[in-house]
Amino acid sequence: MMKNEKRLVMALIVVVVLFLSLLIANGGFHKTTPENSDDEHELADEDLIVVGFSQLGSESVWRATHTQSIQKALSKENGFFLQYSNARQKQENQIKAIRGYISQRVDYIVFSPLMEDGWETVLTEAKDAGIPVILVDRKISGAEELYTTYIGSDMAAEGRKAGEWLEEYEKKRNKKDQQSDDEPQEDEDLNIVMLTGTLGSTSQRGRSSGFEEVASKHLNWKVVGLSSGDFTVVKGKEVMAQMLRRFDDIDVVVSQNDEMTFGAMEAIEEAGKSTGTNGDMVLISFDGSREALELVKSGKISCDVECNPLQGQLLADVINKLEAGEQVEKEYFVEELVFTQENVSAYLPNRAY
Ligand code: GYE
Repeated sequence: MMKNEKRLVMALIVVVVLFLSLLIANGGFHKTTPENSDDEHELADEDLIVVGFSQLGSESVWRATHTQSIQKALSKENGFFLQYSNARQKQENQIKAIRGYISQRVDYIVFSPLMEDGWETVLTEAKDAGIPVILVDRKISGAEELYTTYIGSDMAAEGRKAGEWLEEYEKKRNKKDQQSDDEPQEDEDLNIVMLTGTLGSTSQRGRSSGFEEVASKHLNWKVVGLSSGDFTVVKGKEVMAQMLRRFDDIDVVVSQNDEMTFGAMEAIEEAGKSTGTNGDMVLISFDGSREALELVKSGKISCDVECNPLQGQLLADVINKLEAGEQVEKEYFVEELVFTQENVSAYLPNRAY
């Protein structure tokens, strides 16, 4: 080799070594997260955690808030690249979206299953591809080995809370009757109508079983009518109108979400009846959206069992734990309250949805 050529080669080697040591000093080829990057806004796309999120639809204020909460927490600034798809209440759309995420080889699949059954095949495909699956809001039946963790509500506990509220309410009412000259109503039938959510979904199954657990202790509680209003205003109204035509003595309406409750209230008003403690029937709802809480305040809804849609931050925390190689729980429940006329004013001013 000529002398000049030798120098050139040496110079090149020095440049390469310098470049490599600089790279190593900056964290090298490893993933950078906002915690260890100097400027979190400058994360290159390949440094982000890629998450495919299949939402089941947009049927309620609850659902919209849930979607936003996840989009906000899994932002680029927080180190995530979020792919979102809305299945518009069709399981086949969710399966298609999940298959798409598998073929893109995302880092995590997050999804809110429309109903509990029918996921084994697609989730086995995700498992075979080595992609962890996180369930949010609703669960799948059995097949615990097919998902890493669940983040959401304890739906059976929500149903129980509704039943327990009714228990207390009835107790007070009976006491009042005893104090006045009225006959105590204890053994009189309490006619209950249930508007359930999407059949086969965790929220429908859990809220129904939780409520029935309490109801079964009271021989005079009669669930006279039970029908699905699919978690929507339109169906809620339709189903309630049918119930009002079938039964003329409804004491309690248990409606498994606020949208169906709004629909039911329209039907009740159109039938010339009223809701509320002093009305023709008592109304129990679930979710606790702002609009519903206003109706709790005015007394038209007697009890609204909260379902907390703000699950995004918890989800981000759990993914970051998994990224750090830490163990995670099999389920995480969000905190939830029960709203009644007595406590609702304390929560309404800060209710964001
Ligand atoms: O109550 C309802 C929604 O699964 C908890 O789905 C969720 C339910 C929620 O559409 O409003």
